[in-house]
Parts: sequence; C-alpha cells; structure tokens
Amino acid sequence: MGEFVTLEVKDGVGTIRLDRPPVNALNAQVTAELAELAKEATERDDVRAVILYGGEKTFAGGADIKEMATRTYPEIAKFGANLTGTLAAIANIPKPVVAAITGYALGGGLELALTADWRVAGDNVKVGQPEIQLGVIPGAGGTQRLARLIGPSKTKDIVYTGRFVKAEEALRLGIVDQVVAPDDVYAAAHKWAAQFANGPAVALRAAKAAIDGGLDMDLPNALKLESHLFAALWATQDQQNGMKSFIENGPGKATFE
Ligand code: CO8
Repeated sequence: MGEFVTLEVKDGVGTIRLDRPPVNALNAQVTAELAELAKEATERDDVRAVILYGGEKTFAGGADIKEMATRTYPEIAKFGANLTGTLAAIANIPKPVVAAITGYALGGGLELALTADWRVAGDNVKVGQPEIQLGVIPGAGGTQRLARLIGPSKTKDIVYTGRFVKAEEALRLGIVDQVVAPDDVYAAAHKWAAQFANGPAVALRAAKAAIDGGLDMDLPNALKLESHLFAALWATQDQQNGMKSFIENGPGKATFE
C-alpha cells in the first residue's frame, strides 16, 4: 500500500486506486507505488481480475507537469524509463484488467488507461494526448499503444492536435469500450472484472499472452505462439475441468479453481 496508490481486494477483484488530488498527476512516487502494486496484483492468487480506478472525480490528468518542468535531460530520461516500465508491468499483469475512467484521462493518464484490456468511461469524460500543447510528445506509450489500438491516422489527429476527445467520440474511435452514466463507471468496470473472478485463471492468462504477445509478432510466429499456448493448456486442471464438464453436463456449466 502506498501513500497515493492502494490495492483493495474483494471477492477476487483487485482495485488499484489512485488518490492524489486534485487530478492524480503521475509523479515519481505515484509511478513507483503503481509498479509495486502491479507486482502485487500479478503475484497474489486471490486477485483474479483488476480494476484501475482514479476515484469518482477523475482518472488521471497525466504526468506531473510541475515536477517534470525543470528536470534535466538525465532526470527526465530516468523518469520516462520508470514510467514506461511501470506501465509495462501493468500491461503485463496476466489477468483481465479494466480501466474505470471518470473525468479526465489525459497524457500519461490515457497512457495508463491504455495498459488495460478494456476501458469503461463516464459519458462526461474527456481523454486525449495534450502533450503537443506543452511542446513535447506523449512519452509513455501514447504514440505506440494508441496507434496499435485505433490505427495511425486517428492517433496522429489526436497527438498532433492535443485536443480533448469526448466520451462518445472515444467510444466510436475504439479508445474506450463502454460508456455509462458518470455514477455507474466503477460498477460497470466491476461487473466486467467480476465475471472473471471464478474463471479459468490459467486459460485467461494464456489468452492474454496469445493476444498481446501475438500483436508484437508477424502472423506465422504469432500463430505458433497461439498453438503452443493452446497445447500447453492440456497440462492444466482448467482444460480437464472444462472439457469433462462439457461432456457430462453440456456447455457453460464448468466451474474452475
Ligand atoms: N500535472 C501537474 N499538475 C496538474 C496537472 C498535471 N498534469 N493537471 C492539472 N494539474 C493541477 C493544476 O495545475 C491545478 O493546480 P493548482 O490548483 O495548484 O492551480 C490543479 O491541478 C487543478 O487543475 P485545473 O485548475 O486546470 O482544473 P480543471 O478542472 O480546470 O482542468 C485539466 C483539469 C483538464 C486536467 C487541466 O488541468 C489540464 O489540462 N491539465 C494538464 C493535462 C496535460 O497536459 N496532461 C499531459 C501531461 S504530460 C504527460 O502526461 C506526459 C507523460 C509521459 C511522461 C514521460 C516522461 C519522459
């Protein structure tokens, strides 16, 4: 547990909660605490799915501009490497991860949300990569994860202009996956995460590794990765339970550990 970031676990769902008012700006300490809790969420068996949440008001307004402004080149390079490493640790949590976006997800805030598998947003949110207006560019995945998610031209529009994208457009572009009333954001994210709390954890881990790992490869190698992960599941209880249950009870009745 950190000063600005906490992990609360209930019924298999772990909530990683940012709490650094007023906008959860990501400074060096938040970055370190997030990395620590990504590790904990990865390692704890009682965490079966994860919610990234910034509270009712706002998800995150980005990296801490006041902290960054006067940094030297080596200092900013170190901070950038740490933030990129932290976001990689979250992206690599081998469990379903959902971002519950309220208020703003800007700059490093959107880059944090982009590490999730699925994004739920309030209908009043604004997301974007406004770094260009600070005379810089996104530095923790905004030019890369966003382009992989929605393609290069839409990413270039968002990154070149730095404009704020409203919820409805974010949904249409595929930056977010579900839009709900502002008060329902956490509940909707929880509903998505909770469906995996009793799911086949090893198979879910393999599915995430196949999809995310495969996106970084050419198709023949990605298909090989999928095929190996598929066959490896024959060493698991998940596969035995799932197939035995189908044969004995029909589809969708299997229970998993
Ligand atoms: N960093 C530091 N302080 C911030 C930030 C931020 N990113 N965002 C807001 N604040 C502060 C404001 O300065 C203000 O402080 P104070 O009360 O002391 O004046 C307080 O939070 C509230 O802000 P506003 O008064 O502006 O509140 P509004 O509700 O009017 O607006 C916004 C909220 C829309 C979030 C607005 O503040 C804003 O546009 N913020 C900046 C957004 C931005 O540009 N984000 C990108 C930051 S750069 C980045 O994320 C790069 C990541 C990669 C780093 C890699 C390193 C190598």
